[in-house]
Amino acid sequence: MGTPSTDYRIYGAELSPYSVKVRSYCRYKSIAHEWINRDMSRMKEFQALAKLPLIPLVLTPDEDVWQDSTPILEKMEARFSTPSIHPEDGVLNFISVLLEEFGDEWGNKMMFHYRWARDVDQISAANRLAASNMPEAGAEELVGISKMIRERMSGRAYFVGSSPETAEQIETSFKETMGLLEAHLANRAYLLGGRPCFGDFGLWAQVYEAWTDPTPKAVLEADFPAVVAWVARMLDPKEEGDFEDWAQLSGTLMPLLREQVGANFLPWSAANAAALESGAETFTVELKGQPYSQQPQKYHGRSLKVLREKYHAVRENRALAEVLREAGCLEWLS
Ligand SMILES: N[C@@H](CCC(=O)N[C@@H](CS)C(=O)NCC(=O)O)C(=O)O
Repeated sequence: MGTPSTDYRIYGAELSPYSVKVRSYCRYKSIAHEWINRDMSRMKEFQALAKLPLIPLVLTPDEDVWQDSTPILEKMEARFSTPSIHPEDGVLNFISVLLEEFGDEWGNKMMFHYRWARDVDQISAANRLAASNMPEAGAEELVGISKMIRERMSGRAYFVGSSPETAEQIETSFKETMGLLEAHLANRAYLLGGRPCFGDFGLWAQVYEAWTDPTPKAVLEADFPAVVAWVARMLDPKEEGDFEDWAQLSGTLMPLLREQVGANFLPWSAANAAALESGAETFTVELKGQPYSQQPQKYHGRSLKVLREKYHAVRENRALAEVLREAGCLEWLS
């Protein structure tokens, strides 16, 4: 298991959004950590620790094993509380939680779709994954591994709802989200102002990964310079100032909440959860006036439940309820 360490150890991979999310957080908090690329040479040691075959996995200095990036950040935050990633203001605090979830779930769908939908992106990602998993392999061996990865992963795009029928809706949502973020980030370093919040880590990780894939990278580089600057900034985020208040943020943040979180992500997530409950094999939901169909995704049912519990705990906050109602989010959370 290696030598005992006083550092947190993150088993992850550069192509795993949830892994780089945890790494970005540790860098921001100056938490002593070791980034362990979970390649084949570390697989046995990873498997001996893992309860789920998923990265990131954090091994704490007291040898606790943590998995799942959202609770990992929450547990870290309990230990490394300043500068806090949770605004004191109740409205901003919940918006940050909502954006983290939006990134993890809807952002991941957009990223994963682009990564595995077209030949050029499939080949790029499969080559990088092969090299990351087998750093010792020779060129010829890597070609074979890359082919295997490409075949396996492009077949999995379907699980996140990517299909020829949904491609246009997913890509439109990505471009619209980037446009809304561009306007919002034009005058500020992070989503809520001068320092990153919980939401930055979740949403950034997916956009960062998209920026490494040829097709979405071209989209980002062509039209969204402020988003690209945020992508670079969040690799190693620094505290540059305080959070702003809702009055300063709402002009460009409300459109993102309304047009993407309230109009795409939450109705999709609620329909997904309902389909899981009824045992349906596929579900169709109307998003922005167009039918969208996919097979239900298990993990998302649980994470919507957790989000609803988090909202339930702050439901007495009238200012928050008003913002969420205006954003078309409230009905999906209560
Ligand atoms: N909800 C989990 C998702 C973790 C996850 O889906 N990890 C992917 C990579 S991004 C994974 O480990 N897939 C299997 C593998 O790479 O072996 C989290 O936030 O940590």
